[in-house]
Amino acid sequence: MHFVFINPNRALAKSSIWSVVNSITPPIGLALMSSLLQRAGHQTEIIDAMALNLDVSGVLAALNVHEDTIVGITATTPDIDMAIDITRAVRSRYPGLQILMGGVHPTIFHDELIQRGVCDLVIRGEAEGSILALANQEPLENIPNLTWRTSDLEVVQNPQSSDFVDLNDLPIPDYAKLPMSRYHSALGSAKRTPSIGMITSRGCPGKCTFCFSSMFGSRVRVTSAKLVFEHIMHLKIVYGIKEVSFYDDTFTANRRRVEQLCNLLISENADISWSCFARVDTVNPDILKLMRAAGCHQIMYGFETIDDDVLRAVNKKVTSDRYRDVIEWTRDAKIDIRGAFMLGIPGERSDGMRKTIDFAKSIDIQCAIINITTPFPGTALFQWAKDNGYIKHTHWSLYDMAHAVLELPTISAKEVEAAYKKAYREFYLRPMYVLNRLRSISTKEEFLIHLQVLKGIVSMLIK
Ligand code: B12
Repeated sequence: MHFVFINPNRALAKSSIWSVVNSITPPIGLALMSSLLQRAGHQTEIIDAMALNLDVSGVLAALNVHEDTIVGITATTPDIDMAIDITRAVRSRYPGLQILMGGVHPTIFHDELIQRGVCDLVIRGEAEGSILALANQEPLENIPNLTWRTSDLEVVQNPQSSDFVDLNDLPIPDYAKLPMSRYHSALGSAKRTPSIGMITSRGCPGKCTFCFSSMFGSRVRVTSAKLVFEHIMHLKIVYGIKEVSFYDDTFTANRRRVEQLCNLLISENADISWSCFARVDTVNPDILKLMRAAGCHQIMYGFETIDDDVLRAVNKKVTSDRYRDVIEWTRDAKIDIRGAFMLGIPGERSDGMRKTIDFAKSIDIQCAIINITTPFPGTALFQWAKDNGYIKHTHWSLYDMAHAVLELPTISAKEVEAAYKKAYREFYLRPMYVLNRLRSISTKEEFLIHLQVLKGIVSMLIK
């Protein structure tokens, strides 16, 4: 069979921090499926409309259709509208072509998307097993995780499989089909180029109410340190990659594996700089020092807020007294901190948001990403907000963490959006911050990045 996978483009609001720091990351899920299918003797293509900045007509122009083609489109919530526009255009140009969807948003709205005729098939959740079964033309009713439509137009939801793939059995994503020179890490998170995003695990030990964590089951699965190392070396040798951003939900969830990977990077003189995401309850001074020695120069911690009652309400399962220790240990290890914060969490009042902004400013971190609390479908937060009538609207493209889509009794959407701008202005445009950053800069590249961030913040604030 012939599969064409599409990663839709995404229009970022100019008033959003993402329009400033946005990364372009390979669509890893699509590239993995492509490798697997190719290994099984099928033909594949990937159109990364995001990396190539293609609109719908650009996607149509790039689309190659054979007799046995299935078009597969991925979508998160904010880019579902763009994904739907693409399916409409494909349908009208090629009526009768099978359209398959997958990824977070279709996993939740599978039934509705098929009922509305947007697509014919959805693979919910992890898709590696199901896509091979589909390609091998197994009867649709036997394919796990598949939602499909019978000839009587009845929508059928096959059972969800409890078997998950062993990540160590997966091939390297099909980078050869991607525009590799277009990828780069988020501005301010890489200190060398070319840089690229990678995922080395599935699942998260946390069960925060605002995060959609059930996509890949509840257990954390990891790729072995040896395979991660080989993957990095492949990126270095074939594509000249010098920096990796690990986008795992909690890269440090399995400490033993982090140690093994760090030891490999050190003993093999890998010369790769890298950054990752971590929870404050998964690090200690020793692992941080080892990570630094292995090339880690930045960690993003999800602090969210300093208010313990609010942390408890979102099931973060950490208390803020740990923050100062972790910040100190990370600083001692000479690793930069990118702090992630949330504004407008249910239960929070204006003074709570004020405390979060003051906390972010007080801890001498190199970078802050301050998001507006967004109830993504499939999360406990979404269900709670829906049940209580707090969802303002479901214009999905505005579910981008830069627009307030909750109207809460304790705090208005307008107040939250005002605090969002205030937070960026106060954090980045402090003379002390600018001065400290300039002092810590050692290369021309770092200086240019810093200037670009500041320029971006100013232009975002006036939009
Ligand atoms: C890396 C990452 C990014 C990267 C880019 C990702 C990219 N190019 O694909 C960056 C940093 C740019 C990013 C941005 C954003 N992200 Co993000 N991101 C992730 C992250 C951490 C990993 C994604 C990934 O590669 N996973 C590994 C691969 C293997 O999994 P996968 O893509 O889901 O694919 C598998 C299945 O879903 C399925 N599948 C996927 N697509 C398709 C298509 C077909 C046809 C089929 C059959 C199957 C299929 O098969 C794959 C193999 O099993 C996830 C969390 C997570 N752990 O998954 C969040 C996550 C996807 N992001 C999220 C969010 C909220 C955002 C942002 C809105 C943040 C922001 N404010 O900007 C933006 C918006 C992105 C957009 N385009 O709309 C949410 C999405 C929630 C939602 N309901 O949409 C997630 C789930 C985090 C969370 N837990 O809340 N993100």
